[in-house]
Amino acid sequence: MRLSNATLNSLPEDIERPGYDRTQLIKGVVHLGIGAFHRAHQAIIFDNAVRKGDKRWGIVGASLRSASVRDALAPQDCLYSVVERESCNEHVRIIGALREVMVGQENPVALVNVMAAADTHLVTLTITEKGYHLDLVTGELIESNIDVMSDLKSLDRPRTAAGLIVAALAKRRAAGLKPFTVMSCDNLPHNGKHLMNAVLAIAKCHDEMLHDWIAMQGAFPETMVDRIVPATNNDAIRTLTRRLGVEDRAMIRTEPFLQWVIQNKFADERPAFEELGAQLTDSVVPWEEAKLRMLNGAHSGIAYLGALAGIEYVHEFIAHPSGRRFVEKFWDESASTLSLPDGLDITAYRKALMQRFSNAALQHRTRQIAMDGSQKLPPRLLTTITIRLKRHQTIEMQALAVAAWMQWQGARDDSGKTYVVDDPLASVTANKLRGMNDARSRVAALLSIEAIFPPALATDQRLRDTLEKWLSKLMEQGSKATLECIPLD
Ligand code: CS2
Repeated sequence: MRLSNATLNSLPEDIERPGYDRTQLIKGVVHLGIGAFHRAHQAIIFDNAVRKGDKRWGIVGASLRSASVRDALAPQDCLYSVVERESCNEHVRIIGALREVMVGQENPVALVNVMAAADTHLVTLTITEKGYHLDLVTGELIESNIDVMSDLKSLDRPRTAAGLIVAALAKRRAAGLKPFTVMSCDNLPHNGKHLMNAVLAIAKCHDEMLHDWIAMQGAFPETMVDRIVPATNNDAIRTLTRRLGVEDRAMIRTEPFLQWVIQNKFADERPAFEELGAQLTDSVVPWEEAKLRMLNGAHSGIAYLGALAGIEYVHEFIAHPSGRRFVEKFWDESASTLSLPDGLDITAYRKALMQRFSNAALQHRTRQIAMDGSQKLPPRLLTTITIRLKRHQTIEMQALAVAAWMQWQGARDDSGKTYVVDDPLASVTANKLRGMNDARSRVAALLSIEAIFPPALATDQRLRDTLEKWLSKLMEQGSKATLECIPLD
């Protein structure tokens, strides 16, 4: 038996249920990229809104390609559980705000029509860094990408998120409606600005007037999103089934922490975000930078160093004194580059972050974070490196993280086990590394990938030297012993 409207009332007392009439919800949000992160993050805030009686914020979720989330949710009337875990505490809440799940590739026109509907006021996105098809060094749309090319040619069946947005905005304009607000919720610095540029580039190619209308009336607020959401697995589903008495194949496990900082800039109606657990501000960039360079940067370092050493989970990495030391020293470096936003106390932030990383109940796999490193390195590590090099400061821990990524590209961990490098540039890095056997040539080969490393940075001798030092240690001694070399001071 599955979780559904019909079984909702049979759930045990301690499970938090929607508590509102789901049939009354208006579909005011379309979310592109309905993966685990959205279901554990923005969907909670919209669920908070409808619980408080503002029925305008029912969600239509969409996957751009895969049908798996739709197929898991459709038999459940789009209901799913969010399981918040910390030490022995576990809280289960059923989310009711999601009303429908669509698959862009199956029927892009239907998706465009929902986005263009008068009730839709927000389009939110979690499509991961690579979903934007942006050159991470120049910020420009990659026009040679096959999907981007298709959308630049015709928007009859849009393939990219930006293409879907343009097609829907064109319909709204033709119908005399206001644009919806577009909220990128991915871990990219200036996510709003980048998405707006991608949308405008596609719009310009089709209709100059549409381009100007979007530029004048559209809104693409910057956002910073934060919540650790490990991938769900069958064990977690089985454990929850025992607790619920029914099966939920779309359940999410996460931590109690949730932060969403949103630039106060909207094209049309919006929920009272400030009363729902999100923060509105005029300046999101300092929040984005702090989160990317502190949390995500350390995460990437932990992912490569940990996965190479055969450490499965983030909390296990943190439990090693040398792992913890790496993180603290990494943060000393990244924190020095930040202009701290008002309301962020860096000492308290670091303490809380270490506690979040130590949450053993989360079971956050290092390999999950290791995915898509080519997209993650620039904002998480390379900006800190660039700033510190300019100031003639050391870059030891950031370079160690980059060197661990380089070693990870070799597709063999410290114990000799092989794995598939899950990254859009995996074939590029594999080609670069072919026949390169020593640290010096490997560093030079990977630094020559301009889609990751800006040439001015790649040619910096201090960076090369530090990377070579760490990569040779990783190659000769493995990740565990390399971590032990980090000085105590
Ligand atoms: C992680 C993020 O997988 C990753 O790259 O660093 O998903 C991280 O857990 C979230 O950004 C936390 O908000």
